[in-house]
Formats: sequence, structure tokens, C-alpha cells
Amino acid sequence: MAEDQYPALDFDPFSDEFLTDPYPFHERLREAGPVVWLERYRVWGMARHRQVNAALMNWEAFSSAAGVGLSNFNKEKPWRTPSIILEADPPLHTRTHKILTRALSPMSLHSLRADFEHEAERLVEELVERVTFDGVADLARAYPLKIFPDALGIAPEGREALLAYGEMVFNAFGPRNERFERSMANAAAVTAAITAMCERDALDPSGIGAQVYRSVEEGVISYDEARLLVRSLLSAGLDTTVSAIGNALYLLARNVGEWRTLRDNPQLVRTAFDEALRLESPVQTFFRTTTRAFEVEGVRIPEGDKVLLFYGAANRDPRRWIDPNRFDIRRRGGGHVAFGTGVHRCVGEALSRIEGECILSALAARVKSLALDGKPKLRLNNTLRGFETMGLTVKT
Ligand code: OVV
Repeated sequence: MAEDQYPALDFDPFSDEFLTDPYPFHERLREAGPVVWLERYRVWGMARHRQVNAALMNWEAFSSAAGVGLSNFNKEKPWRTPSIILEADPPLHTRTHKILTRALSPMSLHSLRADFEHEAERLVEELVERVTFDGVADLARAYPLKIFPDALGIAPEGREALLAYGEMVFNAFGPRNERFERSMANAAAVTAAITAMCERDALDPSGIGAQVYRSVEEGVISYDEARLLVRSLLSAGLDTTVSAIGNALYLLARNVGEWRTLRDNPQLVRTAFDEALRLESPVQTFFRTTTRAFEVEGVRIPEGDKVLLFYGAANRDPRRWIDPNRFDIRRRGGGHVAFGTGVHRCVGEALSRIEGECILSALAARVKSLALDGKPKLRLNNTLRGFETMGLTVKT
């Protein structure tokens, strides 16, 4: 390709059509080239694993500080106070990241595991008795909605606001389309509820939220910063795991052989959840903003441009995986970017894995067959891929 020539595509990655079945679009994006120009939003796009991974590793050139959505914070006023971890670069990010890493370390999560297991077993037992249920409302949503706020130390009342807030946050990374506007219908009340939940006095002293406030006492961050870090936990921690668990249930129900393999080999639960994350990645896209002109395989991306990274496409790149569209719970080696990579890699990864693994383990121990009742319905979101409803029937 001649210099300064690059493929330009006109489709809308935030349209119903794209979000309903992104995979044919992903293939076109990957095949078009290592970097493409998306005319509709005047942004660059990268969908191959190599380039997505490299951009995520390079926070100096691919900054998060101007926001990781379409909106460029250097040019537009953000819809909420920016996150001081997600929408920040080092050195600010280094300080805040340390605090959440500690609050969510495998060490501090260790004591939660017993409760998580117990709740998963209790819930699965209840659903097994019902035989037929909604895999989303009754399981993928019910489970995280109980244990995640419990772990953070949030009061039992008013937890539905957490889901409504997640919906807003993840739609807000896309354009101001109808989907975004609809999710913002109740924004004032939902935001007020979330803001109240983040205050130190609203949090149980034994929870992860209170742990974040210990850093205030230690003089590492201010009270307002701690409040924003708790807001990050509430923003990022619930809808993502709801999608992850729902997507895993969908793949296991659709792939009878893989379900049997998991039942016969419960030690595969970790790779099974990981493979579901690769194949139906909850976070489909995030943007970065270039801090300088950057050349990708002969194409020059100018400074200050938005670049859309297609995590879901990278995770099915045939250049990286053999038989990439196949759900294979024995697949090993990781390497997918469902949690991102580099300095912004998900801080809640260990917590999300405990949630996913507890649910899959409880099901595998108790359920012989898992079948979809009819066609599950997607819940379209500008960033997240997940289901709204999923009829399931189980046999023991
Ligand atoms: C990873 C993520 C998603 C959404 C919100 C945030 C983080 C935040 O820090 O607020």
C-alpha cells in the first residue's frame, strides 16, 4: 500500500446490527488491514490481536487520560468526573492502581471464597429444584448482585441502582446514540444513589470498600480520591461479571460436548471460564488517544486521534488462535485481551474469576444437562456484550 493509504470503512460499531452479530464485521475489520479508518466517527480502528495487544501495552503513545470512550476529554466535557484509574495515565494511575490492586489482591480475596462458594451452591440448589429458570435474571445477574456488593460492604437496600449505573457507564464509552440516551433516562437518581454508596460511612468496615479508605488514613490518597476509587469498583465490577457468567452459561448450554467435558473434569473450570471470556468477551471495545504520531505497519496515525480497540475481534483473530470460533474448554495459554493487558489490565480479574468459577463448579457438581429454552435475548450495550434473558432447563 502506498504511503498514507489506509482502508476506510463506513460501518457503525455501535449500531444494533453490529452489536447483535459483531463477528462478521470483526472479520472484515481484521482483513481490511492492521489499522483502519472508521469514517462514521472519524476514528482509527484496530481489530487484529497483535496490534490491539501492542497498543494496550503502550500507554505512553496510547493514552487513557482523554477517556477510553469516543468522547475526547481534551475537547469535550466528560459526562461524569473522570475515573482516576481507568481514565488516567501514570504517574496518577500508578498511585491509584496500587490501592485497588491491594484491596482486590488474591490475599485479600482469600477470605471471601468460602462465602462465594456457599452462595453459588445455595443458588444452584434452588434453581435445580425449579428445573426451568432464566439463566440471566436468576443466575448470571442474581449471583453477582448478591456477593459483589456484600464483598464491598454495601447495604442491602437499593442495589438495583448498581446495574442501572453500569448500563450508563458502559454505554457512555460509545457515541451519544439512542441506546446511551435511554440508559440515561434516570441518570440523576441513579447517580445520587451511587454517590451515596461510595461514602466511607455507608460502607461496612469489614468490606473491600472500607479497605480503600485505609489508604486515606495512611496519607496515600485524599478522601475524595478514595470515594472515586470506590465508584470505580461499583462502575466496573458488576455488569462485566454478569455478562461474563451469562455468556459462559450460553456457551456451555450450546456446546453439549464441552459441558460433558467440564462435568467429567471439574478441574477445567478455570480454563472453561477463560475460554468463555475469550470467545464472548464482555468488554468488546475501549478507545485510546494517541499522544504523538504513531506508525502502524506503514500507516501514520496523527497525534491526538482516537483509536478504537476491538478486544472481541482480537480474541478471535485466526492469526493468533487455531480454530478461533470454536469453544474449547481445554484451550490453554491465555493471551486473550478480555481483561485488557498492560498497566490498565483489569484489577478485578481475580475476583471475577472466583465468581465465574464458583458458579460453574456448583453447576458442574449438580447438573447433568444444561439446555437453552428457545433463543436467548441479547442486551445491547455500546461496550458490553451480554444477554438480557436466557431460558434454561437443567437435569440432574
Ligand atoms: C474498567 C472500568 C470500566 C468502567 C468504569 C471504570 C473502570 C471506572 O474506573 O470508573
